[in-house]
Amino acid sequence: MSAQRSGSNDEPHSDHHPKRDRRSNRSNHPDRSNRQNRPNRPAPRQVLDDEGRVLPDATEPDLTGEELLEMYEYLVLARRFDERAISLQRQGRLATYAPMGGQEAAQVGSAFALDDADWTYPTYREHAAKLVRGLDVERVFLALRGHGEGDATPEGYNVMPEYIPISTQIPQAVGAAWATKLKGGTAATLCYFGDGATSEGDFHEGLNFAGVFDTPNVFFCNNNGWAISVPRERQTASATIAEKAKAYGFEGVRVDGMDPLAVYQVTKEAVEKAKNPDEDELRPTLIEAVQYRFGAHTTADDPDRYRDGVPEEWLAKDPLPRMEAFLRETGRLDDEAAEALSASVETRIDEAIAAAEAAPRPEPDEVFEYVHAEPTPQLRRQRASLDDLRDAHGEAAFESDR
Ligand SMILES: Cc1ncc(C[n+]2csc(CCOP(=O)(O)OP(=O)(O)O)c2C)c(N)n1
Ligand SMILES: [Mg+2]
Repeated sequence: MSAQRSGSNDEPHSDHHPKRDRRSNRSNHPDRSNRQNRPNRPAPRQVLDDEGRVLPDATEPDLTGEELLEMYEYLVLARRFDERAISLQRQGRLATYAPMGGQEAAQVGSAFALDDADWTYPTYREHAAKLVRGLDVERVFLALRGHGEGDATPEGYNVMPEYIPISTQIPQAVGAAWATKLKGGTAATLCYFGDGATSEGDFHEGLNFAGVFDTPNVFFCNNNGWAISVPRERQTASATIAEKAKAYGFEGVRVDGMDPLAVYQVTKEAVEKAKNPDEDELRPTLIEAVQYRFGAHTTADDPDRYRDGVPEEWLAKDPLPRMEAFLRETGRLDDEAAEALSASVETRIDEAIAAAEAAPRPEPDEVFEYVHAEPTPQLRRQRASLDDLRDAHGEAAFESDR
């Protein structure tokens, strides 16, 4: 990853469009020094500075030393999972994969703030959030290798399958949270989505409903600067995504999405408010976790077509060295412990990959199962055409050595 001039997540409006004028989009980028000066754009909340020191006006979250180390272990697991998954995809051993480099703290910090009874609505990028919520590494690899069971959350884990159609999870998470409230339950429902998702009707309908019906939701927007090739400033003219909450009558918060401790703190507060709001508060919160997507949108994307690497200022916010420095500085981690932790993460991933690859190949027909009780006419036609292919080419057409 190299330093570059363009593609900031948090910068003034630009009129350049990548497709219309790629070169000028890169070179004539607005003055980045204006970034923090935009009126009405509050700085994201932080606990750690870029060097991993606790900021003077911040308080450390209420986590034990053991919990902080566990949080770090999940960050390392997320980073290594990501690197291995990209490599496996390149070797044809995983299907399309959505990388999460740079976004680990947002996932780990937020998932850490949930109780077992709370619900998670993930997108295609929330691999680490699922791991923190207790799903095992093998299951996540199985899902990425096309096994239906990988996406079938076991009983007792309140994690929905990943949502690929943008924003569709938002109204569903609101409906589920409303149901919890009507039934007198106490769980909160946390719903992830990206900056691009905020341009969809489902986002507005869902958040509007949540405000009116005062549902116990946490709306967690991973503002990673990009919706595939579309930069954040082409997504909305609002100064921030968090401020959109005002229109629905509830609180919006900006947080440094690459600071695991700040993400944890902000999410914890939102979860508590969802469960026990003060008299003058509504239950929902919109969290805008400001961060940067280090890698490609998915392994099917080539970011070099529309940006020149990752800006230095975002690389400097990398959550892993920050959390590591914090733990070392506060005497919770030394070389020996760091090496042991990293070796155990590596083994965990090796074993999960071996187990997922040893699982019998899923039947191609499975792709038609599990969604509709009665197949739609289109699905029936597609299944018939799969049968035709099998008749024409034999079972061997579906075999692979992976
Ligand atoms: C309803 C719908 N429209 C379009 C797409 C194609 N698509 C896949 S990802 C994506 C961009 C989403 O960007 P964002 O919400 O910022 O999430 P990110 O990928 O950055 O995590 C689009 C347009 C889709 N999956 N669903
Ligand atoms: Mg995005």
